[in-house]
Amino acid sequence: MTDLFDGFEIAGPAREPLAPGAVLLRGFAQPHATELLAAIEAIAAQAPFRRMITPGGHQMSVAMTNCGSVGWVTDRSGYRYDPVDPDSGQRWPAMPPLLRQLAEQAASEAGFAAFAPDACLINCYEPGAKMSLHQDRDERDVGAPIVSVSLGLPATFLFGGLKRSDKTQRYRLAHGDVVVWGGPARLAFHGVAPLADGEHARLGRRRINLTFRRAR
Ligand code: MD6
Ligand code: FE
Repeated sequence: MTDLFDGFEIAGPAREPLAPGAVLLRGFAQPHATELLAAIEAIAAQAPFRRMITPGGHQMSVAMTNCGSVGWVTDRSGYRYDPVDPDSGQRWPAMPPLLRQLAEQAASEAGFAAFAPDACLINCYEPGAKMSLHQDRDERDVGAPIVSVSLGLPATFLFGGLKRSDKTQRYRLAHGDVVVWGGPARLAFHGVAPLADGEHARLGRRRINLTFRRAR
């Protein structure tokens, strides 16, 4: 949590290591929140948030859209990166330079130079929405990190090990927090606990998460 008291920050450290290869940069995106939210609104006007169907036939509780040259999609046939939004038949909106630059800067801050994301998955959580424990392994090159930006209501992020059965740790991700994730942590299991209800000054009863990836 970040609070200001007489000009002194009484939050925890700005950089919190989660594991070798994974670091939480608290508040890293905060200075850009207004522009980020405007960019997300423009993307969602072209490619609206939708709750996709998993290969197992379940509707996800999280609503998703994408920007970039490819987007992550799931349907009955499986998970994939696709240059086309299946709902519109059009290409996904381009990744705004501001988003790409923020992701590159965060990656570089975490020790991953020259990150060049080609996909940005945008997740929208309402109270109760969750993301089950999973690995991000649909990307061709797992040598590149993932950069994750949290906006709106705080969430509990679950972070485990390379096996599904490994014990998970819990981290609170608040508005403006960025997690960079690569190297030995790249295939760690992780998820998001059901979103607690609340009211965020900018986003109301929602949390938005951006994950930037090098998919192809
Ligand atoms: C979320 N994030 O925070 C879901 N994956 O809403 C992820 O699944 C994720 O935050 C890989 C790396 C960082 C992440
Ligand atoms: Fe993930």
